[in-house]
Amino acid sequence: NNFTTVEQMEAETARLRECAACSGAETWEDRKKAQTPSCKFGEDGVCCRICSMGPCRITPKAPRGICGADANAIAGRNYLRMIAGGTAAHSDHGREICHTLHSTKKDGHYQVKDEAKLLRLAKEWDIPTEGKDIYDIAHEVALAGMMEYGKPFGTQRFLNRATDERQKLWNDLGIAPRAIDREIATAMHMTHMGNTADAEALVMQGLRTGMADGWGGSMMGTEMTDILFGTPMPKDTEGDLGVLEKDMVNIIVHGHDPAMSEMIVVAAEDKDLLDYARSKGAKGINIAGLCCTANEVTMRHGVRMAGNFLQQENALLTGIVEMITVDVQCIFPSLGPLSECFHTKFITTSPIARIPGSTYVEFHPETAREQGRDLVRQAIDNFDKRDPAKICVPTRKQPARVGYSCEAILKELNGVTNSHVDERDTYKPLIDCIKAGVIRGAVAIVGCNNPKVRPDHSHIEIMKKLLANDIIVITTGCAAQAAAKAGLLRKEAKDLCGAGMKRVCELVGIPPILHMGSCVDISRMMLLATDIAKDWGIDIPQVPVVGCAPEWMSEKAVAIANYVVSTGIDTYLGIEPQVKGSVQMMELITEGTRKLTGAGYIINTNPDTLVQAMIDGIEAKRAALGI
Ligand code: NFS
Ligand code: SF4
Repeated sequence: NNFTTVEQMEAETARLRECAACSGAETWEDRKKAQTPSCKFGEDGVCCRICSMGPCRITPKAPRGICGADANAIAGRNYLRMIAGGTAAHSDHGREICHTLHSTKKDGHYQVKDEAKLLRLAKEWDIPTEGKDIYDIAHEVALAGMMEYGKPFGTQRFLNRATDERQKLWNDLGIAPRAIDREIATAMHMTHMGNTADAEALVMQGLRTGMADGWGGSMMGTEMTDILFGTPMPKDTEGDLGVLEKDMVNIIVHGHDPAMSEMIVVAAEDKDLLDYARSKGAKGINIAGLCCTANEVTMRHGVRMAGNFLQQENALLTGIVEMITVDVQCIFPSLGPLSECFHTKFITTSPIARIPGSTYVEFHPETAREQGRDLVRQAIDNFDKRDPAKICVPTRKQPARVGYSCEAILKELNGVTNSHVDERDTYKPLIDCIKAGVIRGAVAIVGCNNPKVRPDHSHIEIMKKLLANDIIVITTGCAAQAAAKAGLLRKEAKDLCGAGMKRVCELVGIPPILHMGSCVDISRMMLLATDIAKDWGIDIPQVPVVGCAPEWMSEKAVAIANYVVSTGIDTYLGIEPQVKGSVQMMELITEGTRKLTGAGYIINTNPDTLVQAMIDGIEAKRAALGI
């Protein structure tokens, strides 16, 4: 059925690595070797360098650091600091987008695309809209969003969207997040030398900090981005390095915040720049994406995805990339030296991500459009600087269908003729399928690549096995791109499902794996699970839905895992969190949270065992519901 296998992907990587005839062109595979074996203390989370009496490491002979902190305190503090780092990254991205929304003008570089969504949010936040200019409303909503970061009193506004049961639980547990920045600061303060040494208190603040991400900063990012650039709707596109075109000017956009990439995408459509590219002998301008910036622009424009996290270096190894422009997060510093091996221009655009070996072009809302055009022009000028000896054209790519925001999913369900034909914008048709057992449940597969496992292999094998067991998959981030590369985002992937679920996919006209966007868009998944629970009349932990990050690596992923668990969704991890050196911490993050929020981590580094555990978990939830 023409799915791309992991073996084929690996063969392509090997070919690119071999044909990159450039001294010094090293990639993560080389560095991973040099870093092996990794430090056991770090891996177990029992190395502390929070103060300069240390570093201290816990061993059987030295069970406490100089200050007296034990393994539980050290592993717990390190863990909470990871969550703070992740929440800061997602949330600051969300704040930046608020600023971009605040900069919008009727004739400005950035404008409001989804007015209806803006008005809905204004209403939700009690911002009067009657007789007001849409841009005045946009500025007020943006400002109200920014206030969520620093308000002195109260908890996050978006919490009101959750089920009543969750809201009460969060309040009772004391994990309803206050101002976003405050939760991050509290986490940093608690973990400063001489403060909290109690692992349970650290885990609780971990949940609250994670909540400030998922139901705060990340949700902010998603909402404001939809208002600015449009709410995603289903689109056809393609994924894998084969989307790079030998005869065209190739520009890669990489990172997370779409403010810069949107300008590049728009500029690449300008007729005069297209003519300019043609005058230089190119057939056109080809924009392709990497990591979550790719997800943002593919969801809204169908821009093709060159690949995910561990493929970023491979993109340059092709020798046909004129320019790689990056914004923030998940950008390998190795792109500096690597781009110097080729003609590729490496452009950094944010003060948050400054990287040696790049040209720094700081993006500003007042000049963004011209800056985007200027970069595209520079890329065109670079087209004839390719070194023919270093060209290695990739060929592999797969068609993909993307763009499944909650709004898009509801719209697809509206189109289904069934007993609920009179009701619109409800998940009831989906719930009926789950109750009937045609679809057993849903799994959200999210997260990164990690060289600790065979990259992409875990994502792809887990997805296939879930489909074979009639479990629908929703996906974001680099997991979504793994699916795209494998050909699993095509409608034809329905052939991997059982007969019942296959028929549902045909009837609704969707692929069995739904691409919901970037990692901040995991907030969409929280709303999806919430609204399914509401339409069903049960609380979230009862719904046969679980989350899975088979190859996670970043601090952001730990923040995500914490809000998913707080939301009541079991989270299956294919990489061990770095707390193994503390029995108490391991207990707290697996079983401890389950007693409080109804969900916890299930950790297994073997993808086959992990997926079986998920299937069993979903079946257990079904049995508990009596379906
Ligand atoms: Ni998520 Fe997206 Fe990818 Fe991981 Fe990085 S790009 S925000 S962190 S590596 S999925
Ligand atoms: Fe060592 Fe305690 Fe300082 Fe950590 S905080 S480095 S355990 S003395």
